[in-house]
Amino acid sequence: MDCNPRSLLFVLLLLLSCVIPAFPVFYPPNEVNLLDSKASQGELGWISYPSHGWEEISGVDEHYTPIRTFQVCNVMDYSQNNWLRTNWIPRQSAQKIYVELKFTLRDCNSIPLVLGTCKETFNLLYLEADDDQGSHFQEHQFSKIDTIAADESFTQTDLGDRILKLNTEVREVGPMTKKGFYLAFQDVGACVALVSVRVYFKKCPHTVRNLASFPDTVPMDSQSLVEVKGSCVNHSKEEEPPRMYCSTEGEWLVPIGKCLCNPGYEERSSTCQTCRAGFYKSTLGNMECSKCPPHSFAHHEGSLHCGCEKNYFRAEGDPASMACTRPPSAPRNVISSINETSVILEWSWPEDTGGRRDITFTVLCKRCRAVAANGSSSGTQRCEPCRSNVRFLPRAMGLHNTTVTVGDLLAHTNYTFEIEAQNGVSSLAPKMRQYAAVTITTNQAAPSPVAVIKKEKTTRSSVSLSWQEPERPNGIILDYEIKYYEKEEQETSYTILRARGCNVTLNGLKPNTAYLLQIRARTAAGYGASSPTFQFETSPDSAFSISSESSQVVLIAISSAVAIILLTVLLYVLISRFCCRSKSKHPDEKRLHFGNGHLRLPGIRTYVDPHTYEDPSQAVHEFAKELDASCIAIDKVVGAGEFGEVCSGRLKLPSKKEICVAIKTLKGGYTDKQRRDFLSEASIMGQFDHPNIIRLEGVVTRSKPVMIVTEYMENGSLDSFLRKHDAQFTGIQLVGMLRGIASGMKYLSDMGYVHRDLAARNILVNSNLVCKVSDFGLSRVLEDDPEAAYTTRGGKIPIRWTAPEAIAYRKFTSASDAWSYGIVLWEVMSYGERPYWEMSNQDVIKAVDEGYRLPPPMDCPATLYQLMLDCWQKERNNRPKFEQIVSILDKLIRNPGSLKITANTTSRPANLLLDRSSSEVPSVGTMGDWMDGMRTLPCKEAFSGVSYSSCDTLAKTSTEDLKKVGVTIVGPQKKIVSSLKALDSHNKNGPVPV
Ligand code: ACK
Repeated sequence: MDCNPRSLLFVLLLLLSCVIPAFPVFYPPNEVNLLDSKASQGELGWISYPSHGWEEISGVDEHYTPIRTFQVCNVMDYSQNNWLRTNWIPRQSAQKIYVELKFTLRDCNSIPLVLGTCKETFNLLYLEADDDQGSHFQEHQFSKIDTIAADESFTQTDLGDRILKLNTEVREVGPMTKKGFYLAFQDVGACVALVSVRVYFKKCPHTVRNLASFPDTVPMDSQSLVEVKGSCVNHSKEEEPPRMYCSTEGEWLVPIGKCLCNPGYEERSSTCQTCRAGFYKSTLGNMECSKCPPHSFAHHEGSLHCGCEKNYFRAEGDPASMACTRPPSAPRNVISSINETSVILEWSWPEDTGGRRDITFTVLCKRCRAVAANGSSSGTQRCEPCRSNVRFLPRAMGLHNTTVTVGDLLAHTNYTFEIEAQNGVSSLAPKMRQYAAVTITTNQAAPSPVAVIKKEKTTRSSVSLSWQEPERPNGIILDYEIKYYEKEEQETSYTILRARGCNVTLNGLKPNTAYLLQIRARTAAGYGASSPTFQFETSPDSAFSISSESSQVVLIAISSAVAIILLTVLLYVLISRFCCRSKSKHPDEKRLHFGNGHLRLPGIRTYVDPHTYEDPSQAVHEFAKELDASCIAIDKVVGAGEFGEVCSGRLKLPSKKEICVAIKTLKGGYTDKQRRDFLSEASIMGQFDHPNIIRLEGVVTRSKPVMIVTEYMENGSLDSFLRKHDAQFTGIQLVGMLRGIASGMKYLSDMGYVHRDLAARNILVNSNLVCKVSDFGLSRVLEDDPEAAYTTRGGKIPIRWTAPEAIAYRKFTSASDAWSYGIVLWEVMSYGERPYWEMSNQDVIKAVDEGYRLPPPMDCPATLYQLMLDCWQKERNNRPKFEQIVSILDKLIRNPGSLKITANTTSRPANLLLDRSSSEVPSVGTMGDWMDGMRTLPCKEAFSGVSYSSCDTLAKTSTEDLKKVGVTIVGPQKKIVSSLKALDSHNKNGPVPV
């Protein structure tokens, strides 16, 4: 190998092409070059001193890119001091400068004969200057930055070859203060090739963080960070002022605060871009734009909201993300239950809620009258808003439930109710609003109370009164009942008078005595409420009033004696009248006096047993009006009674409207006893006056046939009526009927009358579904009833309806009537099912005695079943009183929602009946449970064998099919078929609203 250092340099240069990077170098973005020797295509023009020192050499890299290098290799000579100075380098804004050197340096050991002179380092120096000083150059002005040494001059390969290593050294200089500077390289005898020199400073480069843009920032020379405020990118707003810190190393640190894209814009690649069509963004934020909700659109980019399609709306307060909605359709299935002058309206939810949940209902009341057009009969309807005093319960508008009770309507009047479902957008689309209408005609109602009573004339023993007809008579006033009593006697004994007109004179009063009086009006619908209590005083005894002081004592004695005599006579008259049940003196004025001896409860009229009359026919004429047979027209036979036919017909009394009546006849050939028994019913019925007790119109006893005439009940007896209309009534309607029966029974028990044969067959139903208790007899109560059976003690008793103590020892009381009421309740809820089905009477007595009770009828509300069980308490004092039953049913009517909870059968004995000792209220849950409850185990098993596949098949099951599978008892057959149908319809339509 040639040992000449120059030739060595040549080798060095050849090797350069191997060490220079093959591809253009990309510098980090936070480094800003002030000088890059490699970037220079031509001569660098640096100053070399002395001239035989540093030498500029051109070369190419492997891509033939020209590069400029400097080399020096005066290793043979002593005292070398070769300088190479760069051109003036402007500092720009940098305070701290970095110098990156790439060089090769020969190992002195690799050069023979140079020991002692050869060096392996060179010096790096700089000089600050505000401007370019040209070639002027003074060594001593330069400051040394560092002595640069190669970390390894050569690298030995595994094969023993030595390859030249390129060294890279970086040095920092600063802080700089002048506008520019020079760098210088001092060689003191090394063999070095300076391949590249790069001078740069560091900066924090422009960046966007959190949608805020931060500019290029040059750090300070000191250790402290530079705080930089960012500015929000286009279409965004500051949420919190954005800030970042620029470090001395040119790095961004600690981003704080951020910007948010404006409504209609979303963040995409650190910018805020408009929402695309079909999308919207209504708020400030960096969330994505959302797709338009159903029934809305956004045709343009950058939408803040989506517009609603035609006929769809957005209510105030609806969020932009909510679908556009529309008014609901009309409510469905409006049902009205009229009760005299009030009506309960029920309906189902609209089929289409318009996509909203904020549904409420508004009920509009209109009074409609047919108006004859030009005298023709086919007139049009004229409707006007209802009077403001019509009451809506709970209210007329903003109803959340699907029912309302409307009260205080006029009697016998047509009303139309428009029920509208409304939601949050109904007010925005008045033309789209729909309602369901129902037209009703109110029934008769009892008259309103007599409000004003006037005293016309007073004497010592009489007073004349007059009053005004009630404000709302609600029909023709038949008469007024005037009840009065001495104030001091506190209603323990009172007198009742009846008057046709609006005035009366009360005679036979005590002088100088205060009396209290109440008046109530009666129409065909019954009595109205009593007037407020009216007080009057009779005049003082005139003899007493004119007496002088001196004769006072004598007068007092005389008047006391007279008063005592008068009182005795009066008392005698009253008692004798009562005991002898004297007849009315005046056709228009019937006087009833109820003294202490006959009162069960203070102030309440008592039922008088016609048996206590020596001559029962006298009782008939005491309590029943004799009718002239010529006033009665018989139309047809409607049924058969114990004593003869029951017919329907008409009764026309002089100066009265013709009315429909039922006529019970006594067939010819009767015995005296039969006649008495037949007429005893009228004697009993005639004592009652209540809307839920069948009303007696009168009797025909003076001609033949003997007849009892009562009001006509269009729907006949309740048991057959229910069987005819199986499953056709709402819960409220059934409870309304039951309430009527309970109210009638309360009246009877208050009167001290025990019915003994309360059963659905003995309840009559009129065209308005009003139920009235009927069938009042004495011995015939039990003789007449085909259900009655002889007991061991010889009496005839309707076993299935009768309380155990009445069967066992004939203990008939209002509590035993309550037991029977429980059975009626069961009959009503099962639509006329026969209690205990086909069990024998003996089995019924035994089962009831052992504590078993009837199971709840299908779909029976739990509260009603509980009421049945309460009525069937063994201990009669624990059974509810009729007053309590009425109030329980009233509560149910006020709160119909409670009827929706049906009793649930959880455990059921193998027996038909339920063990009363179990505390749980059972109910019918599943079809299987129910079948178990009906003692249809055999048919349940048979059904499982039939392998029906769907409810459709079930629903098509007929009584014939049931017979085939062994269900032969008619009651269960019918129930199973109707229940299968109900189940099918339930599965198809969902639950029917109660
Ligand atoms: O179920 P129904 O049609 O109703 O058959 C019986 C039949 O007479 C024997 O009692 C009917 N009935 C009894 N009283 C009346 C009445 N006041 N109005 C209408 N039908 C009556 C009963």
